[in-house]
Amino acid sequence: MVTSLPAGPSGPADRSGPAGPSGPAGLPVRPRCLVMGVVNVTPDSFSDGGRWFDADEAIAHGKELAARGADIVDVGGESTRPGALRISEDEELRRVGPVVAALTAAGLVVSIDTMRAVVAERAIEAGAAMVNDVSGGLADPAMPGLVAGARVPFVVMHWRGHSIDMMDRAVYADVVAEVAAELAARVGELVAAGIDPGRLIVDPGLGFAKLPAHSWTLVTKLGEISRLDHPAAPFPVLVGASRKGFISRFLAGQDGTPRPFAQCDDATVALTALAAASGAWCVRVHSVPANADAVRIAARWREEQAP
Ligand code: PMM
Repeated sequence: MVTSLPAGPSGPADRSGPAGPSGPAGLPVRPRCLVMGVVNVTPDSFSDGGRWFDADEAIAHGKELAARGADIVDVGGESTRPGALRISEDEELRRVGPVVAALTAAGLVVSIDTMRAVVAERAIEAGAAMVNDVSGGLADPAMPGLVAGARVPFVVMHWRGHSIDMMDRAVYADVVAEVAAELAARVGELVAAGIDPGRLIVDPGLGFAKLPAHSWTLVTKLGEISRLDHPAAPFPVLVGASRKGFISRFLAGQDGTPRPFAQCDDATVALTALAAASGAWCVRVHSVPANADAVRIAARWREEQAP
């Protein structure tokens, strides 16, 4: 039994038609869960580090993701895999600048995946439509004010600290209650900083200061994440399960070796279908076509379930 979850902040779930609320203004409106394709302009990201490090390759990859069905492309220059060290602001700008500019010029809806306000600001100037901050505005105190002024949608991911030692913080008595409470606190601070709550999207942060068991619990409780304790709830939910360690470990071979990330895409599609059927607003994925099919199947599924 799937738990129904609203797709927009101010009304019932958008199950099938264009009439219902469908998420923050300025982003694509579809009668289904959106698909965000990942463009990691990094040498060392979790599953695809180095593949799109060259700007021309990254630009071609972003266009390909959109052509194959991505509604949004998420461009990031800093790896957040467990243990990753931070890069400099200049290096991050150097990596993402030309890619964001080229993809927005090509008419794509671009999200900038960054924890730095300066990077977000430059990307917005270049046409980015959304800021995806895995720290939910915690890493850079200038981020909430920047987003409030720019009036763009903002992804508030659950985060407990930088990647270098985040797994030391994967300690929960009740992971759903604690993640929802910590997200609610972030939402409160971001709204106090002037961000319109209608522009906020929440994300449980699968794999970020989460053991595999925590990620599994969270991905099955998206409704509780959406309905966190804030007057503007429920919020649209973004799910980033694609090629994450909790999948590759679950699908480990008999000797316990985790399934290689490149072989986790079918399992990601299965999770996309389940998340979309339970009302996720968007899924962030590395490989688009099968996930684009899965969100359509889930929308049809929800249509039959509608009262
Ligand atoms: N995961 C990664 C990077 N950015 N953004 C959001 N909102 N949610 C996520 O779960 C998320 C993210 C890390 O994944 P990758 O390095 O494999 O792309």
